[in-house]
Amino acid sequence: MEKVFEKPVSIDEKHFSYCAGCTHGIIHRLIAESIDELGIRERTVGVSPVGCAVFAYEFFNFDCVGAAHGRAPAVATGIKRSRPDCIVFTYQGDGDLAAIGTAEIVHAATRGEKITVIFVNNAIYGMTGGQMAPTTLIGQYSETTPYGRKAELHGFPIKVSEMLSTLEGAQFIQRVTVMNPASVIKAKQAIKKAFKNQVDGKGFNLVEILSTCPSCWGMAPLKALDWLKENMIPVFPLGVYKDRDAGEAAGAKAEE
Ligand SMILES: Cc1ncc(C[n+]2csc(CCOP(=O)(O)OP(=O)(O)O)c2C)c(N)n1
Ligand code: SF4
Repeated sequence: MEKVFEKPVSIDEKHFSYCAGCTHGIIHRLIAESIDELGIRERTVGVSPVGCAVFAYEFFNFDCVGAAHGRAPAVATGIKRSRPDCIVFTYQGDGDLAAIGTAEIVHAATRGEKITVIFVNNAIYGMTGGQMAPTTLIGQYSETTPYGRKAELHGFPIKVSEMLSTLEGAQFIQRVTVMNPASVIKAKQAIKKAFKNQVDGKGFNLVEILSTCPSCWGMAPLKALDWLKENMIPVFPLGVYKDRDAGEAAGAKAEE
């Protein structure tokens, strides 16, 4: 019988520890498929974050290194510079990348480090129980914004892809989502490109993935997907924010 669907070799046998309906699992699969298809599993090193994906090293079937909160880009820089033959990526949430690790990601991007960054933006701190993140939307409820985020009190959401695409060192930056099958296919293309660029010696590559956190948003998984579409995408438009190969300027190809 012909096999038409199977588990990527780059995913381990262990069960994910994510909540029901959480989109971290879909993203793990897309990373694993990309690594399998590019034939780079034996030389891939993932840098696991602090956040709900802290056990990512348990789920991927290739080498992984843990990093302190927000410091994954610095750890990845060290690995890539000392072992340029390795394909190195970080996996980071919005609390990890855009709060405690803001300086790390900005400087890795501006240095043009030849790494790949998978940035999971679910607009909240998931692992610690739902506190406001830098990406929390204006008006959004969180444990630390019980009356909704207010710009005058908490500032505005940080738009990471837009911000980093202004840096000359950045090679490729795209924002995608995984809210339905069509968007999952697009997300896969972006993730694979971000790895392929590194194989071709190009960096810095970042894919921002708009994701759900049904548990901390207090929503059923399907409702969370609708909420993402209706509320997150208008604030964080999908699209290619930088592709040095295509000569696109920052934001030039942001989609509707
Ligand atoms: C130095 C340090 N400060 C704070 C924490 C607590 N902490 C753990 S996870 C986390 C936020 C994670 O949120 P995010 O990066 O958005 O990932 P998610 O859990 O939503 O996937 C925080 C503040 C920590 N582990 N280490
Ligand atoms: S708390 Fe949120 S981000 Fe973390 S596993 Fe659960 S649904 Fe996913």
